[in-house]
Amino acid sequence: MAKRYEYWNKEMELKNRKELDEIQTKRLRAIVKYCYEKVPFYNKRFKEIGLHPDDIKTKEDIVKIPITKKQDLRDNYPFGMFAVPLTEIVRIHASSGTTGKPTVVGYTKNDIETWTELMARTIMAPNVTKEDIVQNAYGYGLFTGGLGFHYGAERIGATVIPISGGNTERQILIMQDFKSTVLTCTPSYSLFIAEYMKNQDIDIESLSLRVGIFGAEPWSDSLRKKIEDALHIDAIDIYGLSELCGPGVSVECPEKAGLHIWEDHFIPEIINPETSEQLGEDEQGALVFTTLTKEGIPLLRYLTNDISILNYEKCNCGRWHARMKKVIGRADDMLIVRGINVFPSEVEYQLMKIPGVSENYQIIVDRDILDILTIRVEVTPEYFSDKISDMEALKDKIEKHLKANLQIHANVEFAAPGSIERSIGKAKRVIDLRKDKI
Ligand code: DLL
Repeated sequence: MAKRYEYWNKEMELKNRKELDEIQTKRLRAIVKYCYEKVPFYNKRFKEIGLHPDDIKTKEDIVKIPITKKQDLRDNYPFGMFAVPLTEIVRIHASSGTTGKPTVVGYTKNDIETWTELMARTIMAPNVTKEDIVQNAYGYGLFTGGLGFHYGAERIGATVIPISGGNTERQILIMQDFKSTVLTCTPSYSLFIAEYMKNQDIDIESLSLRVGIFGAEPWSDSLRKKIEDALHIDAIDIYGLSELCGPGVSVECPEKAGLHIWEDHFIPEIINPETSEQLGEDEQGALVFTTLTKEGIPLLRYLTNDISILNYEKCNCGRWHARMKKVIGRADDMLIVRGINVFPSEVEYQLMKIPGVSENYQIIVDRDILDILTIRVEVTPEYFSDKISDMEALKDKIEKHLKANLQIHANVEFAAPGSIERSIGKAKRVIDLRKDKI
């Protein structure tokens, strides 16, 4: 059977490479001028290096513009990077971050409209339509997940259930009674819901779910398989960050071969996070985005620190919008264990391949003289055994598998069933005890 591909804005979504490049060049020149004139931070920065908006003529000239970092937003907390007075701002969102003050973003009326349009495209790309009932279990509030999905799903005419995150028992009741067909939440929360149903002996077939749109945190392909098997759905990856709008920067189409970035609104680049040098297609590095249409808080070459690879080939779905490979993690979350670099999602990918290892795990990094990596895992009930020798054999198997596939030595510890904290939002899987030591 031929695959089905839905589009919310066919005209824009099916623009070819040349058309997209033309749109980007035109919009880039305009946004650079706008930033220079409206944001004192950019005006000062351009003048410091003797750069003028007229120097940006082509898309290639983008490399002349300095990188904007999260620290720049922090230094201008809360509203210093806004390009318009607060009277033009109709909404504020913020991301909590792990330390310090939140990163604050403001939206004009047009920004909300653009974001809604992008979320409509994003939700429809995995073939969700007005026929669907969307159970939106992303948190509503300063976090962009809840309201971002809400507006986008309403725009395509789907029926939205604004349930927000948490209260898992109620989530399941509503899912059964309202016959939700789409679940939107973090991948870790979807697993929590699946586990809860299993523990309560709820038959998955009593649900009408067919698609899940999951993001806001890294999740490996082997976790995707676990979610798809547990909930009998198609699990789709969605990416975004508050600084660019929230969710709605990129999403997978049914091909699941990378996430399409809405290039008429963002120019993506990959850079070497250490040298800031721009890297080519197919090279792995940190994602950088320039917003092309934002009015409230436009950003030029914003460093996300998320590690990915770009691909500009046309996709089977007909879209030319560049695809970013599933994010493997943030550059600053990379673990360096005894000189070996490893991303938590790579550990997850390998762990989830081993029968008996559940999706509930934690990575603990500590330091004695050298770094010590400990993986705490809960074993699935079928593999749990009273016999010490069985458990020893499983521990040995996991340690050998990690060593063989990631070249790292990790100590595996088993945690009691249910003892590792479940998450209704972004999961905290890595505990770095080195931070408290010198
Ligand atoms: O997490 C926006 C969002 C909401 C995206 C709902 C998708 C779904 P922030 O709270 O600002 O915004 O966090 C942004 O989360 O820089 C990545 O490090 C991470 N992230 C977001 N989506 C993904 C993903 C929202 N699909 C930060 N895969 C980003 C991996 C992701 N990491």
